[in-house]
Amino acid sequence: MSSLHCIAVFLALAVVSKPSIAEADQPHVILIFVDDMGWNDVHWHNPDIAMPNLMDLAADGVIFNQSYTHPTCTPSRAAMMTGLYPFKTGNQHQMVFNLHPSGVPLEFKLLPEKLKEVGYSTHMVGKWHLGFCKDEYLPTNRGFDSHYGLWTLGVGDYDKMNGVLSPSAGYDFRDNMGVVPKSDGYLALMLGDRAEHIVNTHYPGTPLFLAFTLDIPAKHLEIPEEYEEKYSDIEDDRTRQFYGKLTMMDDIIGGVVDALKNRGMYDDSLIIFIGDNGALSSQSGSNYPFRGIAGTMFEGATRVPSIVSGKGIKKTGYESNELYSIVDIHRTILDVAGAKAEPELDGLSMWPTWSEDKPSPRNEILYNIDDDPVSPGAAIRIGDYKLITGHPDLLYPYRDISLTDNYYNYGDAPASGLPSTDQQSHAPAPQNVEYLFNVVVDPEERNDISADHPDIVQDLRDRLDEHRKLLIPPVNQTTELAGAAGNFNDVWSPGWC
Ligand SMILES: *[C@@H]1O[C@H](CO)[C@@H](O)[C@H](O)[C@H]1NC(C)=O
Ligand SMILES: *[C@@H]1O[C@H](CO)[C@@H](O)[C@H](O)[C@H]1NC(C)=O
Ligand SMILES: [Ca+2]
Repeated sequence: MSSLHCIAVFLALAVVSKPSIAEADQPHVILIFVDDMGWNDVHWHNPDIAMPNLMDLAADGVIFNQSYTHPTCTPSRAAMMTGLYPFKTGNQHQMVFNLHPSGVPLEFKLLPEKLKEVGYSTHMVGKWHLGFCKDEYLPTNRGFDSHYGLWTLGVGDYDKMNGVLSPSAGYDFRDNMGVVPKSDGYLALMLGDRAEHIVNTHYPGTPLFLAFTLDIPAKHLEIPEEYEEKYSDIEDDRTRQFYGKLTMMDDIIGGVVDALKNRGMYDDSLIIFIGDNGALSSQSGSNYPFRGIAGTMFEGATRVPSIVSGKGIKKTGYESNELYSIVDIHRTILDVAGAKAEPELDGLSMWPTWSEDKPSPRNEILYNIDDDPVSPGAAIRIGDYKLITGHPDLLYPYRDISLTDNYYNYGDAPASGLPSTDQQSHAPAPQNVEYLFNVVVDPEERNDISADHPDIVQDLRDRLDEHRKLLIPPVNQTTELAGAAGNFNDVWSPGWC
């Protein structure tokens, strides 16, 4: 042990109130969190997509068949970072858009801050999307030693611009608080380079937490030529480009895994791979065979592929059907890191399930509760049954069109992402629904059985109401033009809330 290492141990022990588990047992934690990846967008569900690196991770780990997120980016990210359901932090409604004067409220301590207290170096590479209107909301002020990537919901792959619901577009690519100079680089590849650099320059004796929140495969279909060429035999442009993007994603992840191996850190690393929500398949991706696209309460929006691999996983190379929720990642990482978990957290420790295939402690999935007066929506699953109430489409007018319009296909989606008139006539926006599905026998949510089981509906409704008692209103989501990028040299910036 070098003297530097001893100092690190000493400092780590000095700040925690009770002794943590021996530092030697703390794994490096590499959390690979990708954007809008559909159920059918991985090799193990669609063998036409090449993902050799993820399949290697699966061989050293477990593929999870029932891992759940929330319907959109911000709620999922908030749950993972806070260990609480999004309706308890005010992050349940849609997402943080550019001009919203809010983020994750500052009273909630985020995962990297807790990990720092037990000696971790903490780095984030990629998309934040948890608020940027003031410095205090930003990743480097909430527990990350460094952040390289974007603060907003997403940018163009080459120009790194975003103008969603805004008077004009702005640039969004940051290195900590600084602005990364404009270049022709492809964002996801640049993020991969930085993630590798962090591993390559990390002192292996200190535990590393790397949140690698890639901004792909979401949305745009532009990809470097070499990846499109891998699928040159596919005629349909959208499918060819999207498969290329998924293989590029796998390649980027492989680069980080190789860096861990070269540094001798791989055997000490726990690697978690999961998406933040299902595919927005009106733009790209496929949730086949599940119903719904990102932003809805259906399984397609919330049941996402996941792999857990590496240090401490004793049983490997199989597919688990045990339930876990994104909120559990928080507590499970605290558990393996030997950090303190507040008793009020919603996340459960999945460690016995992940590492030894023990039955999951989770029997309930809370998809969301959002009492927004215009589009209220809530959904809960207990055991085999799932209740959806209110407005199942959080991002109206993105519709539940998957059952009527082959939204499972990669090709031929309307470029706008909005349903065509024909699709609309097939699927009028559902309002005030009360759907009951048995998602074990009917995982595609085709048969609403609420009329046959009023007792089950009542039980699930009661349980939602019990959770609702702890709901806080959503954070401020008014549109504040003071935040427009035009006021900050066309760069999305803090300092206006
Ligand atoms: C995964 O889930 C699907 C859909 O619910 C089911 O058909 C399949 O049997 C499950 N796989 C495993 C290994 O349990
Ligand atoms: C939202 O934030 C803005 C700007 O900070 C403020 O002017 C407005 O009063 C807030 N609205 C609510 C409902 O809190
Ligand atoms: Ca997302």
